[in-house]
Parts: sequence; structure tokens; C-alpha cells
Amino acid sequence: MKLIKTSVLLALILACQSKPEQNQKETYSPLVTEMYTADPSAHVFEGALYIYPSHDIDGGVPEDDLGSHFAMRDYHVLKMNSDETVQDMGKALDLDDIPWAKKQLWAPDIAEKNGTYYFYFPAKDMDDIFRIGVATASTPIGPFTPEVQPIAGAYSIDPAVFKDQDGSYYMYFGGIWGGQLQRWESGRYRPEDQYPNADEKAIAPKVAKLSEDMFQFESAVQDIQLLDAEGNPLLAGDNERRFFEAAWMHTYQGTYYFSYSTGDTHNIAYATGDSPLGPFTYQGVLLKPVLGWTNHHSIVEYNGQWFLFFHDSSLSKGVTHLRSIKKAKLVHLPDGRIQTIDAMVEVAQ
Ligand code: FUB
Repeated sequence: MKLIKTSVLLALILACQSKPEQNQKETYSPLVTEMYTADPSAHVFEGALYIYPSHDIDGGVPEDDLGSHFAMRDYHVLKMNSDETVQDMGKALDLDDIPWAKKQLWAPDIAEKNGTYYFYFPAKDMDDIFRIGVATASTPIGPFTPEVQPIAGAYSIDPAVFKDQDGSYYMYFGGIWGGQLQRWESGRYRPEDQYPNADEKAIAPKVAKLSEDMFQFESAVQDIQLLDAEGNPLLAGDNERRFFEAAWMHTYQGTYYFSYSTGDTHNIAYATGDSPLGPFTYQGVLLKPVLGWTNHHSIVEYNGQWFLFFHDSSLSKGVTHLRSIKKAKLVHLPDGRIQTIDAMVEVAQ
């Protein structure tokens, strides 16, 4: 009995001491080399793992702080084979087929309900305002048929759709700077960028519950509260921790994990809470900066293993808007934290 107690105590001490840092730096390879892919949203459908990325191209648009050089025009669906290689299942949606969209098909996501696949994507409309649209298909690989109008009340970029245990679906979205979230702080679109002062509350990511038919918002758009350990909101000047873009939600052992990119400080950070609507308490960095400016990820459990999908610019030797998706094993530590991954690579020019 005493021996059992001692070993349990030892295991507890080790668990408490386990650092969220990875012990060894691993190298990760691009999963697709025939084209550039980014912003991978991974999901398991019909027992297989599918990835819904942005399809990066060189659109010849000069680089600026608004991300105009991310000039994507279509989406492809990828499927992971049993040997963990990835195959391109072909083009699933083209800009030319979306009546309301003018340019910039950025990070998408997808959800399945009753055998229909709802593909959510941001694009700039004819007035250069980012909106979020939806397209449907009867299979996970499409092709997807877009609705003629974007989702009413949805704006900015990077939709991430999460199905909760009770069958409700929530969309998380938003991105500052080129993602235009700062232009919606009054509740309506204003073309001027309005940012809070550094000592004021940071601009919040947004969440809304999806309607039964998955085509609309059932609830009003809500701010996601991101708090520090003392329960104070993260501030606009806290660039290392505040939300920038690339929201994702997953649950693990009953806890809701809201993860996101910190943008100009290039981390994928995460915060935890007890409900899909938050509030969420900041916990740390799960993916350190990668080669390239953007950092964007998804987290999925497949065949009993947790995976982090992310991208970097290693295949293009550092070109910001020509990225490639990668994957890493993600480890939830016994104390609820996530082990930090360092996937930075050096590339000879
Ligand atoms: O791919 C275009 C944009 O870059 C995404 O929407 C952002 O999250 C960033 O990855």
C-alpha cells in the first residue's frame, strides 16, 4: 500500500514538474509540394481526416500590411492517407463561382450536419469589405455550391466552426489589421481603422451560434473575453498575448480550448474556459513563430492521436504569401496545459 502511495506521489510530482516546452526540436515536412497551401482546418469525416486549406498563389500583388498579396482564388480539399501522406482531392470552390465575392479567398473552415457539408470562407466583397460566406456539398470533398449572398451579420475573416456536445454549432471569427475587425467596433462597418490605446482592452475575437439550417447566425455576435490569470482582460498593447486572427476551438477532457494567432508576435496562443462562449483564461503558447509572417493552425484528434496542423514558408524559401501546410503531434499535459511546439526552420536562400 505504501509503495503504491509513493509511486502515485512520484507520478504527481513529475506531472507538476513537466514543462510545456518540447524536449527536442523536431523537423516537420510540407504535406503538399505540388502547390502552396496554408491555414489548414482539419476535420474527421466518415472516418477519414480531411484538410481544408487556403490555396496560396503568386497573384502579383505587392506586399503590404493589409495582406493584399494574399490574393487567393480557389480552394482545394486534401485528404490524409493511412500512411499519413496527403492527397489533393481537387478544386472544391472557385472565386468565379461566388456571386458576391471579388477577391482574397482566405482561411476557410467546414462543418457537417445531417450529411450536408457546410464550407465557410471569407472573401472581400465588391466594396472591398471582408465578409464570410457559406457553400454546401453532399460530400466532404465538394464541389461546393456557394450561397448568392454572404452570411448576414458575419464579417472580417478566419471562420472556425465548432460543434458542441449538445449539437449546437458556433462560429468563431475575426482578424485585425488586414482582416478589418477593427473597423467593426461600433457594430457597423467604418472604413477607418480604429484601434484601442495600448492600455485599453484589446479588440475581441467574435462568436455567434449558427442557426439550425447552418446558413445564418441564430444569436447576436458576441465578444470572446480573453483574460489573464488575475481575471483582467488582455490589453491592446499586450502584443505577445492578445488576439490577432486564426481562431480555433477544441475540447479536451471537458475543457474548452480557444487558440489563436497573436499576429505581429507570431505565436499560436491558447486560453481555456468552461463554455464555448468563454470567458477564456490565457494559458500560454502552443506553437512558437514559424518561418514566414503568418501563423495559423487547427487541432484535431484522429485515431486516438491529437494533431496540430499549421503552415510555414519553408517550401518557398521564406516567401510570406507562399506557404505550405505541415503537421505535428500535439500533447496535452497532465495538468491541462499543451506542450509548446517549436517548428522554426532555417532555410538557405
Ligand atoms: O491566408 C490569409 C490569412 O493569413 C489568413 O486568413 C490569416 O489567418 C493568415 O494566415
